[in-house]
Amino acid sequence: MVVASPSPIKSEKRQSSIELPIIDLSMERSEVSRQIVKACEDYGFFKLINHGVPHDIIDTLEEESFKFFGKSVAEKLKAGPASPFGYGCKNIGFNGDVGEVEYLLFHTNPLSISQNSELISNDPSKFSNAVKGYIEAVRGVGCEILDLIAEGMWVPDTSVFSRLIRDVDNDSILRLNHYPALPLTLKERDTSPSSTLHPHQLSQRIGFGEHFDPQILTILRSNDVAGLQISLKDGLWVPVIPDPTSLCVNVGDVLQAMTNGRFVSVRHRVMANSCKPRLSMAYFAAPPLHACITPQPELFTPHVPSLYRSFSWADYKKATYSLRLGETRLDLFRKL
Ligand code: GA4
Repeated sequence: MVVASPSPIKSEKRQSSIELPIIDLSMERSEVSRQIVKACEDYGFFKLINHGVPHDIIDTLEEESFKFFGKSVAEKLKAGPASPFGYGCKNIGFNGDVGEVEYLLFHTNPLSISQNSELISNDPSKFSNAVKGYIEAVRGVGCEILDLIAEGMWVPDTSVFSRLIRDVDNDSILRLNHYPALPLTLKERDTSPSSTLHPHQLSQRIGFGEHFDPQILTILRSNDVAGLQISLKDGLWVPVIPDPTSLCVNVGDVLQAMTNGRFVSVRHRVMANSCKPRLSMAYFAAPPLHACITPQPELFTPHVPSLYRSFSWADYKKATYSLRLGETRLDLFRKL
């Protein structure tokens, strides 16, 4: 349910918050698959409860992540730069995008995690086991969601999507994002009666600028600090209420293409305006580089014939990294 808007500011339309569709993975299978398909068509985002990722796995990774981000700048920089994997601070991608965020990027291949953990933690095996345990659990959830999607869309080959991320050569990544708390001085100025600035002008610190996720599916877990916002069809930015017990799932560009545009990859961003640090763990489920991405013929209709040309994930990745963060890339692969 979308909650009514408070007084909007002039420069940008605002809405108070959005309750994403809630999918309970413990419900009856055909009902879950029906609801997931509807959520992916209507919103491109949903909240997953009873997801089965053990709390201790989540808690350990959160603790290990905070331990790393709490280190000195000099220590953290030893694990960088994030090109392609490792520690990054403020710089996002390679084309000049920046945000109030620091992060660790990993390829989900176990060897790459072990190698990167050496520079990240004083107890590398504890850190790499936490990362590997989380990835394994969340990949399982991703495969389950993708099978349920195929079932709910009556695609006969129900593994057609999940096979891509089960493949040993899958190109999935994990991103641990730390959005530092707002410095106290800013917060004080924000609320000070003598401030000449409108409070909203000071509460617009962008953590991760607006973008679409390029992969198949993103599964995000965050602590109880707000920040994620999604862009509704009418251009309104709406905050998603944080819920550390659930997972937030969203459709990526590749799944939009494979479902022939029935599912929507939605523009989103993260604001960093809290006096508490936000920590999120984002698993981006991606196909192998050589995989051929093509719309499913079962999803063509006389009104909606094949909308996208076939492309490899390597082609799509290349286009993604050559553009700025906020660009729409899927249109480049649309048939005329
Ligand atoms: C957005 C989603 C993921 O965080 C990410 C990002 C990637 C990066 O940070 O290196 C990108 C961005 C993301 C899309 C456009 C390109 C690539 C930064 C950027 C400017 C890891 C991903 O796969 O695409």
